[in-house]
Amino acid sequence: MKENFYITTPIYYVNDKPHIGHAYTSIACDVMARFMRIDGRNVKFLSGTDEHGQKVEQTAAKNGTTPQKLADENSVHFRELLKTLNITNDDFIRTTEERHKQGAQAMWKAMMKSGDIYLGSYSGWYSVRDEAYYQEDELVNGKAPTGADVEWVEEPSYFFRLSAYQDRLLELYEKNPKFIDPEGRRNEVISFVKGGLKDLSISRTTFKWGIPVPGDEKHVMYVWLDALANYVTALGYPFNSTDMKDFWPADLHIVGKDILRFHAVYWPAFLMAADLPIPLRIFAHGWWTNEGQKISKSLGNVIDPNELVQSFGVDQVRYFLMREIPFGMDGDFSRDKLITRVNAELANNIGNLAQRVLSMINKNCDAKVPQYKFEDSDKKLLAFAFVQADKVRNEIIYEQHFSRALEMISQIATRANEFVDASAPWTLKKENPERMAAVLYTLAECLRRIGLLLLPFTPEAANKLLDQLAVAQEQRLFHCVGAGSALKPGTSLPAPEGLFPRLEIKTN
Ligand code: ME8
Repeated sequence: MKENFYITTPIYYVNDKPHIGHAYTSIACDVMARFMRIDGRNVKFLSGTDEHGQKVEQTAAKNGTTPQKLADENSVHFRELLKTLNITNDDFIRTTEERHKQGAQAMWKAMMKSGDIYLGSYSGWYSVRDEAYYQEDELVNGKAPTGADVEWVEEPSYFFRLSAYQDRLLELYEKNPKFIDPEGRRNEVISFVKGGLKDLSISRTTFKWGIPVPGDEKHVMYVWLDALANYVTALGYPFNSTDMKDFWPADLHIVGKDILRFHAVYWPAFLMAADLPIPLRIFAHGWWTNEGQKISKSLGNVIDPNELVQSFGVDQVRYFLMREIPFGMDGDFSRDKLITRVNAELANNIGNLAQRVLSMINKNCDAKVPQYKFEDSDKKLLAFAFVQADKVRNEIIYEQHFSRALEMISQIATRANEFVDASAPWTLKKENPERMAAVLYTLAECLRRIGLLLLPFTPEAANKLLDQLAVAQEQRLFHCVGAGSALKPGTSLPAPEGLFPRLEIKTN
């Protein structure tokens, strides 16, 4: 029986079109999902759109449309972007769907049953842009700590007794050191919770665009309670569905650092109240800026991921985003950096290795996997690739250190290129064809391993590389990375084709 693995992206607000930040999180989740699949897991990968709340309602009014129409339009953009980025999500949930509304209401009822929801009235600050409540002492120069505008809200509201969950949350963090990563962010969450938790307003009455509170339809549910519930409603909650049984609790929620508090504090408390198991891990990644500036619509510097894919290619964009900054840290996007990174590591290192090796095999070995009699240097290189593969696996599965994993893959190619130079197979052709064959075999086998490891990151090119090595589909699995599934001498290989073209810097 395969081990199950459930991974989610945040569900994105439909008040606007997707940008590079959304692409980033989705790609990271996809790398994880693809890796887990080739590692033999039964994966469920969920993405979707967050369609209720005041922000969406206000944007719709400003655009002279209805919230539903705005949601319909923008949800499609998010869904299409996932396709453009080769994202392999198994489901896409919209919070305006009936399955979600019912599930979210059921979750409310379950929380109500625990006695942790009560009616009161809220007066305080609210930021529509963040869809978040702020305490007076959190404001900075009259604005939210995020820089968003806040407004004073006074209205009847249901509250969730979050204050009662402080100890249970601290115990959760304490007992599960891998529950929140990176560590710095985990510490921030812990000190926030230690600082004391206030009860949370979880319903609104001053606008309509939300899921009605069961039994009191003057209220709509707070959009964050509605949104977080998506992770279970997509599995069929409240029904005892196979998906709920197989995939809940989630193995990994990947989110941006902006929304960690909602996922690491509110969400587990809601789940405890609803008597549901807690997810195993939440990873909060960092924030991209654009050429040193905060990405924002008002600055007009929003990066359209569709345009990037068109200009540079989908694998190239995926590679750059996963490679450029250690996952968890902030980073700066620039087209020049993308071009430099892709050219150095994909075109010059991995692409060039494939090109050299495959064309030599094509010309000199009758386009067949060559015969081999290994020498120590061959064995050493293959052992290095094997050990690296295991490290890559650990970095991905346990740490989500995607950048380090890619660096390790690139190191295999660097060593292999050094091996090409040191063994100079082109000179061996006349002097020692047997040795040439072994050298080329070793290199082809190295390429096979690189191809397998690249599958989650650059799926098109990785599959193309494995096609060129005639690796069967059913052998494109992580456990095939070892010698037991090595290339078979005599296998015919197709004509080689370039994998990663060099990108040109365009000067306007
Ligand atoms: O917060 N750099 O949706 P959202 C990196 N609906 N990642 C970025 C980014 C940037 N500059 N900008 C956005 C919401 N992101 C809620 C989530 S989940 C139950 C509800 C990514 O459309 C990052 O993952 O504002 C961030 O957390 C997410 O987009 C916010 O998307």
